[in-house]
Amino acid sequence: MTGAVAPRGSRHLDGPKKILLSGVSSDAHMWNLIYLQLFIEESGHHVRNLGPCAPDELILEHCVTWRPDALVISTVNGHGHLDGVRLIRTLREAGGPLATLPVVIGGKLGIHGIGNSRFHQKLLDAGFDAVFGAEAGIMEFQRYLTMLGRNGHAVETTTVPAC
Ligand code: B12
Repeated sequence: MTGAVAPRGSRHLDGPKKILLSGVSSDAHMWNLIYLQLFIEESGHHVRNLGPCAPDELILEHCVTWRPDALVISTVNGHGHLDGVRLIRTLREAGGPLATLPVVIGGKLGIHGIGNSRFHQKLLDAGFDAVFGAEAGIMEFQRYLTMLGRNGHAVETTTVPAC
C-alpha cells in the first residue's frame, strides 16, 4: 500500500461496516471481485458487490442511496489507473458525503508490470484514500478495514518495492 492515510468519514466506530465493492467501467474481470467479497465478508463486514463493468454513474448512485462506510474499487485489466482517476474525481466533485467517503482502489493498476507503482501517487492525488498495488499483501488491506471509522489512528505507510 502506498501513501495511506487514516480512514475518514466513517459513521460507525466499531462493528460491521457497509462496504460497497465494485469493478470499473472498462474492466470485465470478476473473480477479483468474488475473492474480495468473500474476504471482506469473512472479515465481518456487509458487502454490496456491483460486479464488473460498473459505470461511474451506477457506483455514485449506490454510494448515495446505500450510504456505505467505504467504497472498494478493484481493477485488473490494466486500465484501472485511468478509470480510477476519472471515477474518483467525479465522486469527489459530487460533494456532500461523497467528498469524505473512504475510497480505496487496488489490483493490477496498469500494464507496465514493475512500473505500475508510479500510478499510485496519481491515484492518491486524485482523491483515493489508499492504493493497494499488485505488490500489496491482502493483510494490509484487512488492516485498513480494521481501522475504518477509528479516526485518529493512522494506517502506517508501507513502501514495498515493486515486483
Ligand atoms: C480470467 C481472465 C480473463 C477473463 C475474465 C473472465 C471473468 N469473467 O472474470 C477474460 C477472458 C474475459 C479476460 C479478458 C481480458 N484480459 Co484477462 N485475465 C484473466 C486471468 C487469466 C485470470 C484473472 C482471474 O480471474 N484471477 C483470479 C483473481 C482472484 O485474482 P486477481 O484478478 O489477480 O485479483 C487478485 C489481486 O489482483 C488482488 N486485487 C484485485 N483487486 C484488488 C483490490 C483491492 C482493494 C485489493 C486490496 C486487492 C485487489 O486481490 C485478488 C486476490 O488475490 C488473468 C491472468 C492471471 N493469471 O491473473 C488475465 C489478465 C488479468 N487479463 C489481462 C488482459 C490484458 C485482458 C484483456 C485486455 C485481454 C484482451 N486483449 O482482450 C481483456 C480485458 C477485458 C476487459 N474489458 O476487462 C491481463 C492484465 C494485464 C495487466 N493489468 O498488467 C492479465 C493479467 C493477463 C496477463 N498476464 O497479461 N481476462
